[in-house]
Amino acid sequence: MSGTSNLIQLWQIPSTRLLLRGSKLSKEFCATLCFCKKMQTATYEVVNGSYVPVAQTKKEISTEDKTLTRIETVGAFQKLPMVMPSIDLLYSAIRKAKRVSPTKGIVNIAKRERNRGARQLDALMKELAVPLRTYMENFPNKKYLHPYERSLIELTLGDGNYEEVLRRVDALRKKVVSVGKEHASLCAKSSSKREAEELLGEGMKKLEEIFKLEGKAVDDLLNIAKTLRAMPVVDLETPTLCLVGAPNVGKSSLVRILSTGKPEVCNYPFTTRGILMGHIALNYQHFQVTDTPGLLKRCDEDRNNLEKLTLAVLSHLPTAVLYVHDLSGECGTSPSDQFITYKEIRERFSDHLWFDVVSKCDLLQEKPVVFITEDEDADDLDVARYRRVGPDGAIRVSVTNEAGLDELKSRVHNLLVSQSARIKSQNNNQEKLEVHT
Ligand SMILES: Nc1nc2c(ncn2[C@@H]2O[C@H](COP(=O)(O)OP(=O)(O)OP(=O)(O)O)[C@@H](O)[C@H]2O)c(=O)[nH]1
Ligand SMILES: [Mg+2]
Repeated sequence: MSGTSNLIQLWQIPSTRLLLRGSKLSKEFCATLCFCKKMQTATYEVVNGSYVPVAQTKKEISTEDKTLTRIETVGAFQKLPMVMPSIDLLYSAIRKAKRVSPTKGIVNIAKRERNRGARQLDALMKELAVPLRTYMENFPNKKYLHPYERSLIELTLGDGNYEEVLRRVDALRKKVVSVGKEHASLCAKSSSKREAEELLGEGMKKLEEIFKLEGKAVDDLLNIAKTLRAMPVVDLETPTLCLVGAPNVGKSSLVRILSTGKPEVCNYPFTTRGILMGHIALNYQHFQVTDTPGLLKRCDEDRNNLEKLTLAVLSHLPTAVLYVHDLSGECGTSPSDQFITYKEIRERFSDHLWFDVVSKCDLLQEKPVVFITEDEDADDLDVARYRRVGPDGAIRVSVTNEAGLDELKSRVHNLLVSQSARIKSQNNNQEKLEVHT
């Protein structure tokens, strides 16, 4: 198994040794893959998505407005082309090129041989270069993607890796074209049958060598396509609920109760290592639920890519928020630290429809939990109150003894209905705006 050629499998079967064995990956790409393999994702139906392939951009995207229109949609990853493993591409190209015969009617043996050589080299060059060009044209330019999908690329593949792999594929294509043309031309000028045969053999060998040496770019692209295609797709028109909170507070447990989503639940932070989608069908209405990695009390520069994924969802997707608070002391983040993160996130995403829930209420004792690292006496009233009851309006639930779950479901339903009304009204406003412009 080569290092990158089985990224998806590795991702699902955590084994760093497998990933690195026999691989000549660059350090950065290794780090990226290690990150990717830990991510959880699920694939969902493609929705009215669109992206602008590189080939179209020169002609069609002449104005900012057009670009912006395209950015409104998601679903680009499901449209990525199928990429052939480099070795298959090479041997299929060689097989096809070897079947090319000389132009009919050439009687002179030397002329016929050099015609055959030039044609076979030209065919090999094209069989290799054309698929590479197609990949280049159909892998979207990141800047024309929806910002959510752009963030997914940056945070899951590593900053700049997507562009770097495409650049390597294009460099390979250019090399194949230049070397192929050069050898075909040499062959066409050969003076004897023997020389033509030798030059054909040389040209074929050279192209094969180049492809074997640099074809890893194609395999990296194949793995990128697999990784991106496996990303969950959100329908921007379907009301969505996003569960947010500190690590280990019980977000995934609630996603399992509220939706079809079945994220992993474990008693340690960052069990959820990616964006995972679940669905709710209620009274003939369809809703989406997004589970996210937990947020710690720290500034954005210090956040890991998992936390950044959560912020990307909140920043770029029109979701309602179910913020989960664990006041039991079980999750590992003190209530006062949760309070600080909560206030900051609440303020930053104040436009989102919002509902707060205090989890694990089966564990809540009479006396509020105070961590040894916290100074109870120095607390202001807000923190003291938060420790006791959570934010204003929050309800208490327990997945363990099922307390409060019916009320939570009903509140979530109401929230999603409001979200649905908000989407409709935004769409109407947008349509009116378009009519007037
Ligand atoms: N006692 C009790 N434990 C709970 C409850 N809900 C969740 N837990 C436990 O809390 C731990 C964390 O639950 P998760 O649902 O994985 O929490 P999370 O917020 O998704 O965690 P990360 O994905 O790591 O951020 C697990 O051991 C759960 O069994 C509850 O209502 N009561
Ligand atoms: Mg989780």
